[in-house]
Amino acid sequence: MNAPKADTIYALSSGRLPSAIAVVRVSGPRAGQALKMLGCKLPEPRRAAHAVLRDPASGEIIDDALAFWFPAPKSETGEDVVEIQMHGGRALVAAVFQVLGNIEGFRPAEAGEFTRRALLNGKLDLTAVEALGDLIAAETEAQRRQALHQFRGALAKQADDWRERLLDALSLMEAAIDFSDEGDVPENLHASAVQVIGEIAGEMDAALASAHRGEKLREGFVVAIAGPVNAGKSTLLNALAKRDVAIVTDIPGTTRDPIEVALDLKGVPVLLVDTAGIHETRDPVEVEGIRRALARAHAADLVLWLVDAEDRYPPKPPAGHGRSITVRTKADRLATGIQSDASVISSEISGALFISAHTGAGMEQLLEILAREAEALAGEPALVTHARQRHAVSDARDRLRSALQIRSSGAEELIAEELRLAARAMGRVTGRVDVEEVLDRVFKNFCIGK
Ligand SMILES: Nc1nc2c(ncn2[C@@H]2O[C@H](COP(=O)(O)OP(=O)(O)OP(=O)(O)O)[C@@H](O)[C@H]2O)c(=O)[nH]1
Ligand SMILES: [Mg+2]
Repeated sequence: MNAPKADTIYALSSGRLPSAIAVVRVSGPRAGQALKMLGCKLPEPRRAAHAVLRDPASGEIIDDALAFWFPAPKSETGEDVVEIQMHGGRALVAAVFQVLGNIEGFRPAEAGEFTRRALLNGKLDLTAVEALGDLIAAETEAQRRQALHQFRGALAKQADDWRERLLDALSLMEAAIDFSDEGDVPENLHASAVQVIGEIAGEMDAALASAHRGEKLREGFVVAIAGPVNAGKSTLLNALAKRDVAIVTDIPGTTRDPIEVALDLKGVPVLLVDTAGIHETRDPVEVEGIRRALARAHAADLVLWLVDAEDRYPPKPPAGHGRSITVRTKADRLATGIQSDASVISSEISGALFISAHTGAGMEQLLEILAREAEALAGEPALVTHARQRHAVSDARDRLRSALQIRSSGAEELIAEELRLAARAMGRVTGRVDVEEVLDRVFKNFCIGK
C-alpha cells in the first residue's frame, strides 16, 4: 500500500502586502493543479511564462502574472512546485488564495514548512537550514558572509569528512578485533586507527575554538555602558548612536530602564546598552534600575565603565563580569587639558581613556577600541556557528579523547564503540541521523512562506 500523500501547501513567500510584486509558492503532489484551476496551462519546466489568472467560478480575470513550474524532484522542496509572481495587492493575493484553498488536498503552509520539506527530501542538510535562517536574518556584512559560508556547506562538508574518516578508523579497529580473535593483533592496524583519531580530535578542537566567535557574530557583540550617576553614560550613548535616544539631564538617576541601540561596526553587529547610574538610593524605581544595570553589565561582552574625569576617587567597576574598560568622561572640564591632568589627578588612572562627548575629544580612540573588538569577531568565517552544532562536535571530540585514553588498556571493542558514537554525532550535525529530535527547535524562528 502507498503511504498517504502529503498535502499540497501554499503561502505568500515575498514580504508584506501591499508590494510591487508578490510571490505565491505552492508545493506538493498536486501543485500543478494550482495553475490549472487558475485557468493556466503548465509552463515548460523552469521557464517563466505569462499567466492570466482567472477565478474558476466566475471566469473573471484576477491578474496578469508570471508563472514557473518546477516538477519534482528538481525543485526547491524536492516536490512539484509552482511559483506565481503577481501584483502585490492584498485583494489580488486574497483572490488567488481563495481559489487555492478550495482545491482538494490544498492548505496554507505552516511557518518554515517549505524548508522543512526540502530538508526531509534531502535538498538541504540541517546546517544549510540553519544558515538559511541566518542569511535571512543577517543585518551586517560579516553576518552575511558567515551565513553564506555555512549555507554553501562549510561545516556540512567537514562533518561528512570527519564521519567518513571515523568510519575508516572504525573498520581498522574492527579488523584489529578480528585478528585479536586469532590471537595475533597486527600493531599497525591499531596504530593507524589511533593516529586518525588523534588527528580528527585536533581538528575538532580547532573548530570548537572559533565556535564562540561564530555564535557571537550571529547574536551581536554586547557593550554595556555603566558607571556612577551623572557620569555621562546617556550622553555617550547618544553620541555613538548619532541621535537623541536617551534622556540627558544633570539630575542624578535620570536613566532607569536599560536603553539599547544597535550599531554596525566594521560589519559586526554591536548592541550598546545604556544603564541606570549606580549609587546609594532608597527610591524603589532606581533600586530596580540599578539591579538591571548590574545584570546587563554582568552579561555584556564588554563594559565601558564611565567615571567623571574630575572624580578623584572613582569607584571601580563591579567585579564578577567580563572585561571592562574605564573611560574618564567630560575631559573638556579639566582646566589644564587632558594630558597634564591625567597625571595630576592620580597616577593610577593615567592609563585610562579620556573622552569628552561634548567636544569629541577621545571619541575616535574609543571607537577604534570598539572596532578592534568587533573586528576580532569578523575574521575568517567560523565553522561552528550554532550551539546545536557545537554540542554535537564537542560530544564527538570527547568520545575521541576518551577513545585515545582507552587505548592504553588495549580494549579495541570499547574504542570501536566510542568511534561509532562519534560518527553518529557527526551524522547529527548534518541531520543524517536523529533529525526528528531537533526539527522543532531548528524551525522555531522560521516564518510562513519560507
Ligand atoms: N562638560 C561636559 N558635560 C557632559 C559631558 N557628557 C555629559 N555631560 C553632562 O553631564 C550630565 C549628566 O549626563 P548624562 O548623560 O545624563 O549622565 P548619565 O551617566 O546618563 O546619568 P544617569 O542616567 O543619571 O546615571 C548632563 O548635564 C550632561 O550634559 C561632557 O562630555 N562634557
Ligand atoms: Mg543616563
